[in-house]
Amino acid sequence: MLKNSEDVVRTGLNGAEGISRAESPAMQSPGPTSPRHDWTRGEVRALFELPFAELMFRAQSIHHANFDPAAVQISTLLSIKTGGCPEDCAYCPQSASHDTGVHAEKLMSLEAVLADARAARAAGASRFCMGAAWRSPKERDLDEVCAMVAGIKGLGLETCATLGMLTVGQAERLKDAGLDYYNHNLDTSPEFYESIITTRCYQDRLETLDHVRAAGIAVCCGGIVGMGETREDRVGMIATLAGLPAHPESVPINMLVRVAGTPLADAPALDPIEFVRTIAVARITMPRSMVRLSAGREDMSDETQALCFLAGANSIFYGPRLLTTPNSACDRDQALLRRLGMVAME
Ligand code: SAM
Ligand code: DTB
Ligand code: SF4
Repeated sequence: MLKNSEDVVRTGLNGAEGISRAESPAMQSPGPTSPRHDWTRGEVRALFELPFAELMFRAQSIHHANFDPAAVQISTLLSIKTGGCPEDCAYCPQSASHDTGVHAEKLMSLEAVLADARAARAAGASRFCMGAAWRSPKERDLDEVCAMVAGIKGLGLETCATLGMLTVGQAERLKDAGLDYYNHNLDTSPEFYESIITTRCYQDRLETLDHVRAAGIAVCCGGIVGMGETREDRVGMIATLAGLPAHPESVPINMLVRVAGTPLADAPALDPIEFVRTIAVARITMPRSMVRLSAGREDMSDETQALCFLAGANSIFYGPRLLTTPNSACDRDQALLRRLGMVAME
């Protein structure tokens, strides 16, 4: 817990109405937990199967030992290149394979991206994440993205990008430009993956993660639940993430945003308690990672989000849009964080 109001400073365009900021993500009294990389599926499954109260107790104990449970990291997303993607990800409104009304656009200009980044900084974001609907960036595109990364870094923001598959050389160029994080999700279990994406394989994703690591960029890697997968697939996804040689620094857990025109538009809604369990298991198995309560908050009750924070989520996307779909409204988020006594991490 933050000990007193001196630990909190106000920030943001919205003045006293903005998101409060913690001066440091202060650690808690019990010692931090050493990450394990040898989680078996059986162990991960057993966590999912715990009585809810026991699971939450374990997740909270680990969360409190490693983080300030009142502090939440705030990232803002911008789609710098929207739509027309050659991949066929069944969940994604930006795939050219699905008729969703999202049209292909050109890469945004440097000036327009920097204007958005300034606005995000003023609203209280500490990290700016750029998404592009590419299978992988072309060299000319990468020149432009590198200029964006350098410009955003110059504003004092952390930088993150998600541009599809990368070679080692491309990852190194992004690192040299000042990229702090690269987001590349495993999305689901290795077994369920082929029902969701046919145009690139799980191994391609693991290789891009290796290239990002090799370049010295922090990894943001998680997945999506609510795609009609089984609990065993959620077990497989978390076990794969927790079994990576180094845990991702950031683990986004997305609830599927069901978009009309995608093959998953009518996927059955996932029980919110199962979503909270997924967050809790991510927190327990990857104790020092930031766990991001990612897409899907717009349709989530405040109470479900509060349970996610209790389960160990400590990061959100803040701002009116995700990439192409709406995010939870800013005034609603400010009110929720205030009600929960939560503050933004530096
Ligand atoms: N094209 C790049 C790629 O796929 O690597 C980067 C952008 S892509 C939109 C980034 C991530 O957004 C995906 O890996 C997926 O996990 C998430 N995502 C996309 N559509 C989503 C949806 N409808 N609901 C939840 N998450 C979604
Ligand atoms: C992640 O795991 N979720 C974000 C971010 N990384 C790039 C994207 C969510 C996209 C939701 C659908 C859309 O807005 O297009
Ligand atoms: Fe393209 Fe990324 Fe969407 Fe897949 S998730 S269709 S790769 S933008």
